[in-house]
Amino acid sequence: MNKYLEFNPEVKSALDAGKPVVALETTIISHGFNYPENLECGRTCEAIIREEGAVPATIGIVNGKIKIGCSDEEIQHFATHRDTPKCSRRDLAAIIARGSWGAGTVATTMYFAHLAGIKFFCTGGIGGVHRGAEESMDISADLEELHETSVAVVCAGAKSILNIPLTLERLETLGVTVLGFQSDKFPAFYIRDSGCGVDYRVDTAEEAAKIVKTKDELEIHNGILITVPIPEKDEMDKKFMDDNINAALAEAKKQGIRGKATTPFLLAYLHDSTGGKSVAANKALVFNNARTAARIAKAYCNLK
Ligand code: PSU
Ligand code: MN
Repeated sequence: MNKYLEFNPEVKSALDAGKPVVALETTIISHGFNYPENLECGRTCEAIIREEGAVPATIGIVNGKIKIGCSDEEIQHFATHRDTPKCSRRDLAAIIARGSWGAGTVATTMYFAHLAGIKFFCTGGIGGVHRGAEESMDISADLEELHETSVAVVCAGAKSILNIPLTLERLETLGVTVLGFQSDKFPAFYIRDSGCGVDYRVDTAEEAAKIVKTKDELEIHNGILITVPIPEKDEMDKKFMDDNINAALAEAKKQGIRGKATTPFLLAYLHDSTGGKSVAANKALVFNNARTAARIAKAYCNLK
């Protein structure tokens, strides 16, 4: 076992017993929402996963150790220390060697989940190809990780702030299967339909689990994306959102926001500019993903 991993005993015994475990990330807590919504989000995701009969494992770097299943106190730390560095793959060695705290992105959490033997991971929306990437070359490391690491990521597609058609092109090149859970459309986070389709629609948790299992048996070591549209009642108005996103992008450009600050800046801008509506939608979609991920993880354990 990797010497930097530190398991929560409940998660360890669930894994040893072949019980369903769902990983959760910590960047969404430190950088995706303000306090106290971020704490509420972290705690509620865990509660939903438990309610469905699976074990949650919130993963983050705590004093240079990779915590597989943070305690409630550690989740509170991530929620109240919004300056905890956002760590992608390239940050890991430095942050861990220094014994620091680090909040894991989708890319990082996938990698840690894989080290720990966890097959399913739930988040809000993955990073992708940013609008204007032709010039900025800003393409999230989440996409490369989906190529490298064999974990199933349950998400509401890619964030609406991105260029979705190019994100899907990139995923195709990287060999990442994209499933639509009870939908033919690739979702765009706040919106159920990005205008792009998915490769394969699945209607049940069992169907999704079977595809993940078959991929493993074929020794295809890519990740897989299981996209779940935001529930209809929580979906935002497309025109309203597009206008707000365009304003957010213009402001980011004006302020010279770049690199890993971009996504947190845009999410925070939308939080304010939509009067909190985008946060309500973001929470709703994450909770829905947590429930779906737990069901698929359970179905996976029941296969064969
Ligand atoms: N999903 C959310 N909120 C978030 C994120 C995902 O609902 O804040 C985070 C994830 O950690 C994801 C990151 O990896 O945004 C993408 O950042 P970037 O575009 O810099 O790769
Ligand atoms: Mn980026």
